[in-house]
Amino acid sequence: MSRSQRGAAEPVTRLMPLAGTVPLAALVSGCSASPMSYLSTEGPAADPVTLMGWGFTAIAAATTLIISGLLLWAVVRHRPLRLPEARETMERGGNGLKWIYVGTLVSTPVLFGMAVWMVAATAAVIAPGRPTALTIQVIGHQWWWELRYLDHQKNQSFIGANEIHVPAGVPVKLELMSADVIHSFWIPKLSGKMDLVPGQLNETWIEASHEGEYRGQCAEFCGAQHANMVLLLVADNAAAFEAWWNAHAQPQGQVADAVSHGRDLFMKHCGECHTVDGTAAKGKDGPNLTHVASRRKIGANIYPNKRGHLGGWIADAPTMKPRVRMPAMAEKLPGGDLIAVLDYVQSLH
Ligand code: HEC
Ligand SMILES: [Cu+2]
Repeated sequence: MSRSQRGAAEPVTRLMPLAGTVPLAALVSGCSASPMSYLSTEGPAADPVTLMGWGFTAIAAATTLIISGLLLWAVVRHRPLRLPEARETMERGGNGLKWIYVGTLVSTPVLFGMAVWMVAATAAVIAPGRPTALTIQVIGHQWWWELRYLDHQKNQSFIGANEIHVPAGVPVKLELMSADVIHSFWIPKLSGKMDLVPGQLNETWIEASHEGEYRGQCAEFCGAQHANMVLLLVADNAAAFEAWWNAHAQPQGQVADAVSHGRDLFMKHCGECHTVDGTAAKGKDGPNLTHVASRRKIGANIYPNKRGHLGGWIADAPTMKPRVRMPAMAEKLPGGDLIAVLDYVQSLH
């Protein structure tokens, strides 16, 4: 290649790495805005590790750039003017050794600093710095989440499902268990993963810095509907959380006469699997449906909690979530019975 040809090609090649950074930046900012992204996090059980991840990435990128630069410099600078003959030996000046010393001197403190950073970040997320505000037991089921809100003071514990409510800005203790196979609790914006193991109690904690909704997901393959075992965490301000707690700690009150037929059908056909606190329905195989009408979604957060979806679910859940452990109920609820049950379920605010 002649000198002039190389000169013409140079500006373009020099811009190439820059061109790559534009889509990369777009990718990173786009990804970190998505609900399942851990590229930016929003709670002290996750932030120290996120920061460390970015820090290590920056150090690794800088190292790659520096080494590549030095390598390029060495190749260009010390390029032999002509290729050596086969029998000639290449000669190298003794001063190359100083680069080994420089490299060791620079990398040792950097690596040591990274080790210290890692220990500090791990220590920061292992336990909250302040006492936890409350304890919630999270029990994994194929393919939904049981939530037991424990209240040791007022003896007002109650059970919910799939939608975790916590106060924002305070740490919450989580006790993780499983009713069947191994699942894994993961809300990427708020914490790392922790398994739910049958016969074992795993403890972790979580804190949402801001009010808002955070999506989570079972992170350990647990069967056909593993991917649709979705969790939603709602972080409220203290007053809203208090109001939510007080409402949900109450058993379901008397229902209006208009839905009493639906209630009776529910007790007959659904009560063996579902509990509604304050009624005869005490089943444990499915999610607790007390106050289910106030949940944002159904089917472990895969369908909106709207009349159409709810009706479809009750009639034929296995079509909406194949292999689900709730049978199609349409045959048992002929005529207006399905609508009556639907009205009752929608009355459970
Ligand atoms: C054999 C047990 C069984 C019976 C009977 C049953 N269900 Fe279910 N139900 C389940 C299970 C298990 C789930 C959780 C499915 C999942 O998300 O994977 C569920 C989920 C639900 C949900 C969604 C709850 C949520 O928060 O996602 C509703 C609503 C529901 N059932 C209503 C009913 C009604 C109404 C009946 C009676 C007509 C009924 N079920 C009968 C086992 C049952
Ligand atoms: Cu799973």
